[in-house]
Amino acid sequence: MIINSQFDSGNIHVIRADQPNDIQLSINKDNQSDFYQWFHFKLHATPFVEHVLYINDLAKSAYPDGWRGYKAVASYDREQWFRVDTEFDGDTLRIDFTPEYDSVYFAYFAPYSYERHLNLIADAQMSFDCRHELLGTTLDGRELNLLMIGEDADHKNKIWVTARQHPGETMAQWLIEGFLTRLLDEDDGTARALLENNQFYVVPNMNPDGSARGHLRTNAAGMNLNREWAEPSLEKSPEVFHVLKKMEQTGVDLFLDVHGDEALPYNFVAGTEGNPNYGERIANLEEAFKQSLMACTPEFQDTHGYPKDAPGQANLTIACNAVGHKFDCLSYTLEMPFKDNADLPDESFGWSPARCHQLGEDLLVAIRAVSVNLR
Ligand code: GEM
Ligand code: ZN
Repeated sequence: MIINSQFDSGNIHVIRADQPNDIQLSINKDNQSDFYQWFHFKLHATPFVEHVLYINDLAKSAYPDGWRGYKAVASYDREQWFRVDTEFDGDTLRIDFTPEYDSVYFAYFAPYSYERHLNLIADAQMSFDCRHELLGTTLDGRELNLLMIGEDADHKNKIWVTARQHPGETMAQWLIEGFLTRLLDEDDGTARALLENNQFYVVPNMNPDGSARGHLRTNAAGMNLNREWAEPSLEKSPEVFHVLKKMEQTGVDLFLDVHGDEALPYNFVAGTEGNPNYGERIANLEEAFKQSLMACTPEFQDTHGYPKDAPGQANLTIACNAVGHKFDCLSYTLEMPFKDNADLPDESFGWSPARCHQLGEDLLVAIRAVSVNLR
């Protein structure tokens, strides 16, 4: 068998692949980092022969609990990604698959390439009321792209949405696709009403280098961008440096930072309850946002999520906390699952790009529910 990963976001190490039922693999660490969990590779197979793939050494991966109850995704056409038979024994992931064609791709979640990102930016900028600004370049020289949606006016709220600080969390950019599709739809009443009093600043991919490199969690220099928001630097975390500088120019009235979670099979948010300036105003806005999103879709819930930070104990290097504190605004980390939504499981596809798209569209309803009270 031949296994290849020399393409955008490719990541696998082949230990041996002599027999179809004994393919031994492992995952490369992020550059200059100990994090590893994202995988994406192509198998040149023998159709209609059972193949068994073993991904080893996962007890020391970034989030070992992420493998319990997890099913890998596969694709023949790189468009439709379906779940495959997967077992985890505490250290090794076993994938059993009988291909119907000569080659098949496997990945941790549906990949989102830099080419698709550039197409997203190109298409969006041609929409009415959408501008594209190059905020800067990354350590590998890729673009850090900002989309600004809505006519500029001082009275309008400034709503910032960032996605994929952690490059392996590709669901974040799939959600942004759905979010932008609806926001830029001139026939959508919710979008049109929002744009009357709100301007949107959207960064669809905060970490294009880590994305292309097949990293789980860091940029080209091995930096976890979601721990760089207190003191970002051009040398190590230019992605955060450029975005924060732009935020300081525009101001921020609502911030959403979109991520994926390896272990929890739910969609949920993490707020700023541990921030020094947290109080009743922000708490009420958080509740209104969550109630609106739960009313809009059963895909979102507020029962399962991260432990709450104790008062005054927020980690202010994290984007959500740093921006919420700096701008005294409603600020959320939004998490989607690598696995599935356990409240509404889909055996064939699990949590998927299509469901990310839909949640991105539904977000507009929750934003509208709070937008009149942001200040
Ligand atoms: C998480 S966000 C950390 C927890 N956040 C709050 N507010 N409790 C991270 O960066 O570790 C986001 C993620 O990785 O998906
Ligand atoms: Zn993340």
